[in-house]
Amino acid sequence: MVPWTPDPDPSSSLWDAAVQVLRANDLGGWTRPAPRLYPHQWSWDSALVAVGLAHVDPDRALRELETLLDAQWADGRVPHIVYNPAAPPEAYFPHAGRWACVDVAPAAPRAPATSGIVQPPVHALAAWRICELVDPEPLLPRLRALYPKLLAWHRYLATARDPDGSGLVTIYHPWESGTDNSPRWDEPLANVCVGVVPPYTRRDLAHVADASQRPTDAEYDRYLWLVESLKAARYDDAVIQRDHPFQVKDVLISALLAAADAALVHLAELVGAPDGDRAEIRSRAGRSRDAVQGCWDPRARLAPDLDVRTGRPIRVQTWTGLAPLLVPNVDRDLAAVIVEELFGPRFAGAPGLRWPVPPSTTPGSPGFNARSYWRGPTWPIADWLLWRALRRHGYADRAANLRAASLAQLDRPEARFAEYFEPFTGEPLGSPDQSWTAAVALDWLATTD
Ligand code: 9WN
Repeated sequence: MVPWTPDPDPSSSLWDAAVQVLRANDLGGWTRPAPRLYPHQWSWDSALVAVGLAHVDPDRALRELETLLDAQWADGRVPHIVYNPAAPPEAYFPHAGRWACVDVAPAAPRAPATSGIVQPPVHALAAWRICELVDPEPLLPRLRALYPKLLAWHRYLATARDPDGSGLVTIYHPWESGTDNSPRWDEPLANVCVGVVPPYTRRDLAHVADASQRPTDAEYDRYLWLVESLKAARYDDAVIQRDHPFQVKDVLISALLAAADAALVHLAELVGAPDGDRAEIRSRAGRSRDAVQGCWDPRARLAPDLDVRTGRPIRVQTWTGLAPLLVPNVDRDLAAVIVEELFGPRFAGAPGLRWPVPPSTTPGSPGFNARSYWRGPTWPIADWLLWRALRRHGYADRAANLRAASLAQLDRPEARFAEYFEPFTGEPLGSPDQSWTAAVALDWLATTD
């Protein structure tokens, strides 16, 4: 393992504890999201981990992204899970064999084994964060090697996942959204006609205090049926888009692609990429921005996802409805409205919250459940994305408040860098020692302006 050199400045015990979590979850070149619940490498977790590691070991931070992108598919997709060859199949379900990518998909790498779906594209944000924090000069050869992989990843999302050039990325599975059991997916999942799912045993429930914190068995049956459907289509986007039963234009992923493209332009400049690349990335970012802004529903005061199968917007009240704020050059008036919403009575200003941080689903709205995963608990990584956006849009005071509340939530012995928190009591839920929770804590602690 690479030696660790904690930043001498942020000298709190929270800092040391966060570094310790990342150190304990470091499996040599990549970081598992949690010690027991998640024993493999996850895509967007690793990007957030890289943001945290950038403060203590930038070389290792970059390595996290490199390892992930070593498992990139030939078509540009970055798989949502890269399987740890040393972990037994029973360590996590679905195991690699369930996806069978190497058997059915010519674009999949022969090794390591991966899943066949993606997660939110925050990797260029992480790569650029490293460059913001340290002199990138010594890292340039590695950044030059990484950059085309990131470009191919963004191109995959903007073309294969958006064949009409709408500016909105289509997902095929709730796992792709990163917000697996969010009420966002209730209606599209209800429309999925589940066929014969080969028998399976869930492994996740053994690692949480009670099953109510995780998705239900009914949701898992649908998740697994969707995997069967994707596998039958050999993970071929054109085939999937013909009749796969779950296809949604995801507003969060689309907004994050816009943000990541802004970071990719900076990387392109840094590594001396051709002018044509920059023009392509800028034009794509503009298209994403327009499309995400176009999702805004002024009456609902949220931006819904769009169900491709029914043509209908998915009108639920979750934090991802605030996604236009994540777009770097979003319309300033719209940003102001969203900031009011974020701190208003549906989100961070909701009555009775333990800390003023936004619940993942607004309290009392359909589908809300204070203990269940993405149906209500607060998620530090969601706070981090919103905090980052607030800073970039010039809302320094609001950003500082969100940072302070998020750190207060974490700075208690019982918090233990939980995966998510009950919004009214602050009870830590899901896995303790979650890597990306520790990682965003490091970024918050180190960024005091
Ligand atoms: C399925 C690893 C991942 C996160 C996701 C989160 C959860 C997996 C699961 O854990 O999803 O991918 O088994 O529940 O929803 O955002 O990347 O931390």
